Amino acid sequence: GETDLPPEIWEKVKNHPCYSEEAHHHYARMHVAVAPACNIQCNYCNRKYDCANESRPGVVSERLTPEQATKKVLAVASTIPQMTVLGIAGPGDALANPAKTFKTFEMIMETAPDIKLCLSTNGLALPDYVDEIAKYNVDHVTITINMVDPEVGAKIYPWIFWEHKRVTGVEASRILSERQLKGLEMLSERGILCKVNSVMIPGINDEHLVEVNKAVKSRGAFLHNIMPLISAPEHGTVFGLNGQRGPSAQELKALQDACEGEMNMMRHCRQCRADAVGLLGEDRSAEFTTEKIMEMD
Ligand code: CLF
Repeated sequence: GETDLPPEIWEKVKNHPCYSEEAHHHYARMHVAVAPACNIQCNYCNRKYDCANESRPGVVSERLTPEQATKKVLAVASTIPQMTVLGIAGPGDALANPAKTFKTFEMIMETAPDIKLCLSTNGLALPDYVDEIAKYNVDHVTITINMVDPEVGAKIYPWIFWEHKRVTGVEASRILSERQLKGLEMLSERGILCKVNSVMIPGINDEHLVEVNKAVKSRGAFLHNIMPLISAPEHGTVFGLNGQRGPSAQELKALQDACEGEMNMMRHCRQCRADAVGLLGEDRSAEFTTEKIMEMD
């Protein structure tokens, strides 16, 4: 179980609701939507769910400046005492908006040093920011990795924005995969805990995710979270090409079971939004709209 973990790791996960199954009953997280831009496009992107999915060009969440975000964090922390973790998970990609993301982390570090910082990224820019991630004591990074084979990737990602240019086809996924795995290795070398999120897309990467699991495990990922592509109409899905369906609960469980080995699998993910507030599965974001925050003093 989780308590068999080495003490230095347990120290980092024991009150993080995503990294510890046990903690999610008792500890809350919040996200601040400071990162609007994205550097990749995903065919199956769901614009509403952020740490979970990726590449959300449309964006439903409100966008905050680092100053507004800090004010919001302080307001939430004083209202919800179980709030232990602040995550930046979109609505675009945290590392495609580095100035806003790291300014927010800097301000939180100064004003609320007890809050743990968490970052979710598609990984394309990750190797360039590992030093900065370490500088702000971010010890929880999530990388969304949906493939390690560029041929599979080409069915998922029509393009990436790389070195000031749009790159398409298999080449785009080759670069993305290389950067994701390199970023993961760099974080592991520095002892920064890394979780990998993968979105299960039936007929596209479902069989391939066992290979992804091995690749990320061997590079030091601490936890693998395989999530279903959300395709229920009540979630307001923007369907990808060809009205792609999501997996059934049984299909998802079978894949998670196939990957369960010496590596921890996350099974309590709630596919949060970029502005989520509260315990996992609870959404208190309506209590903390920008308007309300700006009125508080
Ligand atoms: Fe947020 Fe993501 Fe950090 Fe958690 S969410 S940035 S790791 S603090 Fe958690 Fe939500 Fe699942 Fe993400 S339940 S979607 S795994």
